[in-house]
Amino acid sequence: MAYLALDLGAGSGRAIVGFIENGKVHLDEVHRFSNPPTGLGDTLYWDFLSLFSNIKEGIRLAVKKGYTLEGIAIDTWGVDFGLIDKSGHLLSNPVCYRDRRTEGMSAVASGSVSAEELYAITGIQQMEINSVFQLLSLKQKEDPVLSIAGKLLFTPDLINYFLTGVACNEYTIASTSQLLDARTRHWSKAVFDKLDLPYRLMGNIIYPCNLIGKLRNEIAEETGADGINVFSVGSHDTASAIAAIPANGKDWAFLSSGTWSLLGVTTDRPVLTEEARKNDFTNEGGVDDKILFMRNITGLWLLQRLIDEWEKAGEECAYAHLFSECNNAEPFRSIINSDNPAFTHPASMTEAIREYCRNTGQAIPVSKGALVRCVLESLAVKYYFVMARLQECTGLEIKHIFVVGGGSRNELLNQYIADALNMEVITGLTEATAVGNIIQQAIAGKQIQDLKEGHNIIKNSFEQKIYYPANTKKWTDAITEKKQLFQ
Ligand code: LFR
Repeated sequence: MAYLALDLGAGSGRAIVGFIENGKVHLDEVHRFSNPPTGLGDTLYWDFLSLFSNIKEGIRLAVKKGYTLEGIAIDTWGVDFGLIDKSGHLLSNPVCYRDRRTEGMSAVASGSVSAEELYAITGIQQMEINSVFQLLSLKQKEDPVLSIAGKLLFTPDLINYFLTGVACNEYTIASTSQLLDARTRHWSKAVFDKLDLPYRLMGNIIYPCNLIGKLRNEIAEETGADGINVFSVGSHDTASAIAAIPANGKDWAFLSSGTWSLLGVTTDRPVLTEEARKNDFTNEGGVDDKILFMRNITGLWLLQRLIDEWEKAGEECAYAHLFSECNNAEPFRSIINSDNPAFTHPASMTEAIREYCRNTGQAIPVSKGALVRCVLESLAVKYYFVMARLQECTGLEIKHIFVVGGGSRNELLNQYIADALNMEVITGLTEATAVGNIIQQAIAGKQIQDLKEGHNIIKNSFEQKIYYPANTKKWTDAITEKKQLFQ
């Protein structure tokens, strides 16, 4: 029995076949494609048609390779959505969360509902990328699309709809919108009413590990895949990634490391205190009735942008080369706060970083090695401060941190994290999202019983690598010296 995980990131997407055999889960990537947002007029869109044709191509390639698929499930980045009309047609390409349309929307919202009240209901970190602010911007502009829209579907919901004909909203992705009540795990009518947003657009909420529907006949014919189930999983990539971590007890935290760094803990109930709000923690929906209590931190986005710029300039930027240059660069010269708005979408990341260092009276990183060192050390310092607040807000005493996702391949960063946080860093799940997706499909398809069984399979399948803290004194001194940048 094989399952196909379609894992879409805000940059690239993959189709990965997974199957469980002899107590181990095996993965086979059958398709990879890029997914860049495209500027058109004054708007930054996702190219949904290209995304969908790549999804069909992924299914076709899996079948062509000889896999008999039992199920398919989608997971994607958060917050973005498409609108369909009453006959089910897509009204426009979905807009990318990095588009400028939401600028100033949290101030507009605060005229009707205070940030405190919004947090007490939704538990979501106030970020202007959130769907609530995207929807509010459509309303403010009196965009005609709103009046003809029949349903709002988040990216994975939209794909599921066009695969099966079933329109519903999956819980974990819906939780990223800031439109759900964190306690009841349903839409908050109060938030829609206060902001005068169209509640009628919202659909039934479906939870992970269920059947959404069967693949439509015409897609089955086109791809050669017949009678396949489309399952719900934690369709927010972060939720599926965290579901894959085979950890017990309450002394561990997770860091899902990619474009974003999601640093937090799993809890049974949302933490909706003022202290949590002021420290920018979010309570997003997890798999298995868990809440992901975490901070959304701008992560390897900075390094991705730098590499992009160097590549365009025709410079050498293989990872091995960059990391050896980084290793040779002088430590703790320039530390930046990755969440500074200057790094959200700068024309040049190199210049944005240098400008920040100039303005904060620090050494200006000139070489590639110095820039990479600046980014990686800065992330570790940022995690230190977030981890301190996380423990204060939850009362937990964290001893280890599981670093998962593509960023966990970054050995230098893993070691910096262990050193800065003075904690063991456990890695091994570079494909956490796909693994989480596959395991949930196996639960939905009744091949395995529950997440606990899934975790045993995961433990058997991937070797862990542990990084132990070293150089802690040097890191503590550096952190103390740069403290004011993180206040
Ligand atoms: C990671 C992620 C984060 C979310 C960000 C934007 O891929 O899903 O969890 O905050 O993308 O949607």
